[in-house]
Amino acid sequence: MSTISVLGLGAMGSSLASTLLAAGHSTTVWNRTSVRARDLATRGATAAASPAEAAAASPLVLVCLLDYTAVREVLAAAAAQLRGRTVVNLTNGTPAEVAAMAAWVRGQGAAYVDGAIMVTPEMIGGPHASILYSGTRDAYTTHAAILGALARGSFLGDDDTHAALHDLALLATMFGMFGGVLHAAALLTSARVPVAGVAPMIVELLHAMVDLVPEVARQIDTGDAPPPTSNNHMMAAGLHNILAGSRDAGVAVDLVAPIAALFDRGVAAGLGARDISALAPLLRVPARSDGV
Ligand code: FVH
Repeated sequence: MSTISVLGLGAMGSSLASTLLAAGHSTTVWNRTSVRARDLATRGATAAASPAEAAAASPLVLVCLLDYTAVREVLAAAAAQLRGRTVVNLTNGTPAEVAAMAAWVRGQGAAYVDGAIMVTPEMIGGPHASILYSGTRDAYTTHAAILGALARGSFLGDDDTHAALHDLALLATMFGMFGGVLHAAALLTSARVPVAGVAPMIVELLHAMVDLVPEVARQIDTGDAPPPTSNNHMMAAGLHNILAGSRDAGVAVDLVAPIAALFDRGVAAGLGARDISALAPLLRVPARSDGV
């Protein structure tokens, strides 16, 4: 029997399996497109012919696929082999998808732990690698040492959905940052300014702004509103300059316009003299009955 089976050998699954092998864990692998298992097999992995064969091979079944449609298909094909095993699912999804999957997996007689990988494939096994987990605590504790070969693990508690909730929240900040970088690049290249030359300035600005995040978070949690040094009215004016300057340069404002609109809503709601933390409640919308 192997120590661990890895279902899914995309960029991330391959890195997970490769790191487990390098750490000396006997590893069974499976992928829909079987050629992706070939290199791992030459390095000592056992290539399974089906999800069922892979699940049967190990007490710990690691799943890392594109999305939950794939996870549902693949685990359904392994359902009869899951009893008594622990499924650790590192696929990105919504809290609702996690809740349904956790119930289904437990219905097959297996333990369920959900996970959110917070780094890119090449960082797995390295000093900055981090994975968030939530779900069945005992199952996580039992396998924590093996999972520790992949990344520093943080167990967020027995609410299955919390790793996915944190994943979506953290990724939203990351995509916000990269969206800003893409807009900056479009503006710069419209004036034939090479982006690489400006990158150090962007990094310096982001480093300075990142230090403000804990205080913004504290104000959002507590409702505390100390007098701001950067008020929303001033920032709305600055955002409108970005919109106007971008349009002048022939740059689409799709990414920045919704942020400007949020600041405008804040000013219209009487929050112009407050700072950015006062805007967070404006993003909470009541659930719609049509699911959008
Ligand atoms: N790569 C990254 O930077 C991020 C880092 C944070 C975590 N994510 C999440 O990890 C999941 C897998 O991502 P990935 O990078 O491995 O993705 P791909 O390289 O595109 O590989 C996709 C794998 O999923 C398989 N697959 C897709 N659909 C099906 C299906 N219907 N049935 C069975 N397998 C399916 C695909 O198989 P194949 O195309 O090779 O046959 C790959 O193994 C993901 O949730 C990220 O959000 C990665």
